[in-house]
Amino acid sequence: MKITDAKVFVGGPGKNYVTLKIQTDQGIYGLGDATLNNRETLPACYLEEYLIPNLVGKDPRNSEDIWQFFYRGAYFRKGPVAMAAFGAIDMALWDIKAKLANMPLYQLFGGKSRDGAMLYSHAAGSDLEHLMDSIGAQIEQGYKAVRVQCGVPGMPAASYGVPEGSGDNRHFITDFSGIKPKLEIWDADCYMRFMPDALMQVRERFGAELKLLHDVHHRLRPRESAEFARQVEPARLFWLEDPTPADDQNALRLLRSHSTAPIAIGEVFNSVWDCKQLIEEELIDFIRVAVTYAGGITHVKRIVDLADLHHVRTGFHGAPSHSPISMAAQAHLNVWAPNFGIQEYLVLGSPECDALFPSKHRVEQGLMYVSNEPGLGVDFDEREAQRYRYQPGSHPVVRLQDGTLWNY
Ligand code: CS2
Ligand code: MG
Repeated sequence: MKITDAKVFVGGPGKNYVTLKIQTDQGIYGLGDATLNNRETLPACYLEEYLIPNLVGKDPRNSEDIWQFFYRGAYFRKGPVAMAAFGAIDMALWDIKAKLANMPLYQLFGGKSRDGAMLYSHAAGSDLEHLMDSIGAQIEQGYKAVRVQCGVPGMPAASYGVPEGSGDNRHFITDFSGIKPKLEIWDADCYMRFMPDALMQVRERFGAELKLLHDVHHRLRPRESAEFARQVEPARLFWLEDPTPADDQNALRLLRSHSTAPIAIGEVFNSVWDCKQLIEEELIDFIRVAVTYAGGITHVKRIVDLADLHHVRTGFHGAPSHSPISMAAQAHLNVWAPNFGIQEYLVLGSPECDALFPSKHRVEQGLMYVSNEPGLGVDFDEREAQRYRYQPGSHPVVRLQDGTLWNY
């Protein structure tokens, strides 16, 4: 069996999805997602200039050897651009393999450990009352787990994940008005004075059962994150996400020694080396890697297996930038993984998105039920794709009140 061609498509409804379609000499094709949010043209170029010319002619069933060829053969290893580019190839090769086997992909991992995989959605509000309304709306849609982000009094401007006014913030991440990022201001003192009590008020309003998640988005220093994690313990969060940047994995030792708040980190990671210490020292409770940024299914499955040895559960990233292709790949991993935790899910299903990526995956009452179609269970309509083009966009950069450039 041979790969005969591969094409990259950039664009989508309100997004710059980077979709890879690999054709074979047996008429079976595979799909992959290389959408690196805010840098979409880079994995697209990496694929077209470097990877696809080396891919054509190979046997698509040898996905492991192809992964090693692109990882070790690059000489300069890892990085989000490369790992997203050959992550898409890897997803497409698994899609082809499962279609050849005439099985839904999860069967090739070891079958189902569960039918429905729990999802969490996003609720946000410019103030506590708007947040409460937003949480209520998510509960009405059937979600049993909700991430909550709230505007902070005294914070000079809207901070991460919070709409400017009372509007919806579903697309708050990327602003497509051009490549120059907007500016956000961050003040840790305002945040730390307000948020623990706000989270406790949410818990009191909605009761003990609702799974509450909160994303600090890398903005506290290690010591601040340790204090904050201890202060939010009474709110009994399902997880506290990205409390402090984890480039220095040691930094999480301080937090872990002061708090039992469950910690979730990993959406910015692109290889097992970014999280090996966090997992092996059990400094986190959930690993957030995404098949798109972390080298595809082959590499993410290695991370999931390592995490399973250390009581760490999965909580794959699922921001609006992920296309239904990578969300489908994660849906198959979610029903298989013995150490599945939860899946982030920002409603993909606009009519335009469904037309571009026809799929039989189902969401009901806050649970994702994976398709039993052979392969990933998602398709790609090339004719629909002609409607879309790349549009320059960026998420904000952040500065402290004194102008210091800070973590977005
Ligand atoms: C966020 C992401 O969903 C999340 O947990 O951290 O949406 C993140 O802000 C974006 O992926 C950044 O591009
Ligand atoms: Mg996050």
